[in-house]
Amino acid sequence: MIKEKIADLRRQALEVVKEARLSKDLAELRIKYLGKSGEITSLLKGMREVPSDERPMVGKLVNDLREAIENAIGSKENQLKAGETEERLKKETIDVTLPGIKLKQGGLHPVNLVRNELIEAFSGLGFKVFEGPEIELDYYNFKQLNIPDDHPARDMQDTFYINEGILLRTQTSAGQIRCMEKEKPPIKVLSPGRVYRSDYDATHSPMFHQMEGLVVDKGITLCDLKGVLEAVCKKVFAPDVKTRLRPSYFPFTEPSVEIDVSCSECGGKGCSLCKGTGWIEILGAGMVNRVVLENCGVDPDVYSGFAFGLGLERIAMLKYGIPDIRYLFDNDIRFLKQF
Ligand code: 2NL
Repeated sequence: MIKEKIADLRRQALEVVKEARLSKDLAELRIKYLGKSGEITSLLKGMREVPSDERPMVGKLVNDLREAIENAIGSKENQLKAGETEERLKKETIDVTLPGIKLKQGGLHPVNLVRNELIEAFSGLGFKVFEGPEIELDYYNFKQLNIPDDHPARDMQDTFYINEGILLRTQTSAGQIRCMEKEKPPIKVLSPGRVYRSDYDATHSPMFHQMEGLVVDKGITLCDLKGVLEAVCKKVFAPDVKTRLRPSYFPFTEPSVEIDVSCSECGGKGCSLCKGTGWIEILGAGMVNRVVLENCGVDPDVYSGFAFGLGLERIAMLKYGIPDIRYLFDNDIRFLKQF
């Protein structure tokens, strides 16, 4: 009786193992036949009813059966696993011809674009970049630049003071004064950097970027100033841009000028951008005041120089048509990614 049961179980088990299609089905079969409460275990439980002289023989049959099922499951498993791996590899192939995922690329801030463009233009003319500190002494920011004690720029309303005599620089000239004190002419420096003034509206920000330049050597004249700045304007704006010099006043230059470029919007006919004049003011400049040269230990009877200063935000706004300076500092990605 038990012998038939063993034979039946062998036939049945080997058949279902043969029919299995997935390796996870085999795992279930392993539990069903060979597990702790599986078919083989229940056969062994039935051994009690087997007469004791037949027990060794029946025991052997059960062991053989266990081995046969184990082997059948094992080899079927190898076979299925190989097939499944092959199937998976086929499904997982990468189509290298598919379009890739576009990575978002960062860009330079418009103020830095203008800054780099100007540095490149001036470098081509032999200028070296020189950066001073943002926290400055009144001495370098005002006194050495011939800005008198009662000048409105020195007022608490206009300048951010840290202590008496220490302030946030209002112009990058402060650094250029340090440069002139330290180095002997010929000097040809460009000073870009952050400056601070207590002012806030659509065209003024309490922090903005300036770029100043200074040239000191024997025989420097207003013609050098005009030639250098005209060449840079043509490079940065357009090759056919026109420039003009208007008389102006700064305590640190004498004579002082303001430089205008022809309006790019209307080509000089007059429009809202140039307020009907056909010209746009872009920088202030002049021949370095002999008092300033003297202050820095440069003999004004031997040397002369020119200097200029411009606001980078203003140039960026003109160049890209930005109507309010605050767009430049809001850090709105929708604005910034347009450049
Ligand atoms: C402006 C005008 C200017 C200077 C800056 C300067 C520097 C030294 C000596 C003399 Cl070390 N001058 N700088 C000269 C004229 C004008 O800036 O409108 N800036 C935004």
